[in-house]
Amino acid sequence: MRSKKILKDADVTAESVFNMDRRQVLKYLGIGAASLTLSSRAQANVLDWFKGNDRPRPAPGKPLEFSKPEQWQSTLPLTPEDKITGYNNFYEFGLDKADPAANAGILVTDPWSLTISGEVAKPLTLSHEDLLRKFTLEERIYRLRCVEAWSMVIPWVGFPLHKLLALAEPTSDAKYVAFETLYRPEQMPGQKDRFIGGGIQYPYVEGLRIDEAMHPLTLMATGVYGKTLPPQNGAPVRLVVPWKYGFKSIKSIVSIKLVRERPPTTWNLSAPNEYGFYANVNPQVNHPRWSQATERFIGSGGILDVKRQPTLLFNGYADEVAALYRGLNLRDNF
Ligand SMILES: Nc1nc2c(c(=O)[nH]1)N[C@H]1C(S)=C(S)[C@@H](COP(=O)(O)O)O[C@H]1N2
Ligand SMILES: [Mo]
Repeated sequence: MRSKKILKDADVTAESVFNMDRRQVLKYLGIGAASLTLSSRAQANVLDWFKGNDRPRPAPGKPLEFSKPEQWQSTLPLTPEDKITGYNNFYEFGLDKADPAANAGILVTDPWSLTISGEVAKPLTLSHEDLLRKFTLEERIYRLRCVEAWSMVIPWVGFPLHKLLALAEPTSDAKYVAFETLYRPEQMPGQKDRFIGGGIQYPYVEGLRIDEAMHPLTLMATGVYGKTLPPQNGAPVRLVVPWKYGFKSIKSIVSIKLVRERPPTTWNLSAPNEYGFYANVNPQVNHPRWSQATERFIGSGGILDVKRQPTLLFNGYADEVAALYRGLNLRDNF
């Protein structure tokens, strides 16, 4: 979702590159054996540009204990684990889909501190251990729909946000919830360099209305595929709001603040005519630069057999969430 590019095309290119190894990329660039004649500096630049599919991925997470409530299981085909953990948007680590997996290994996620503050009777701070042990964890298989028109089906592990909010006891003045990602430029290169970080403002911030935040579907995810989240997916804890475009699902959260007024949100600040506060998935409301009527489902196939499928209103969760928006014009409130 770079501001100035047609995303669909940029995206397909990124995914083709993601599926190649380094040798194939050099060949594709026409510099296989010839790269020996490039100065090492030029070579380094090329490899920089291609940002390291050969770099080791961060270690997989630790196994978690969780239940699998029937209600949240699904017969949809799952996106394979290596794509969920290798094809990411986490601009703090770079813009290409392979960048977060290549670069997020340096992020220290333990110790961690998440504070819940603002319009609450009992402000609290949760440690890394609290996040993994204080709540009963359950597996929930959700669709994820990125605003860039690709989608996945992901087996998250986590707990509903309303359980965490209940501990803090929101006051009657709590009308919205404001979330903030870690700000740590020494470990997040995109926060230091506008070129790497895509020119958005950091820390990344997001927000929900209080009723959206309290909805039983709204999840705090601490794991995926049965293990703790890898850093590229937002360790140690990230939000998952499955009926909204993926950019609402903010990663690596350090602050949750209950507030009276609608909080600013990163992509809306960056391009208010393209990314709204609500960001509900809606096949009938196009992005100004591309259609949202269909999506590319990232499944087990290679890039040549990625399935195009219709986009579903509220990403398929209309039965659960449509009532939240009764009387709201979804075209104006995109
Ligand atoms: N802090 C932060 N959170 C973020 C993003 C980001 O760049 N920074 N990208 C968002 C976008 S656009 C999407 S689609 C999802 C992707 O989550 P995934 O990489 O785990 O699939 O994370 C969202 N959360
Ligand atoms: Mo996204």
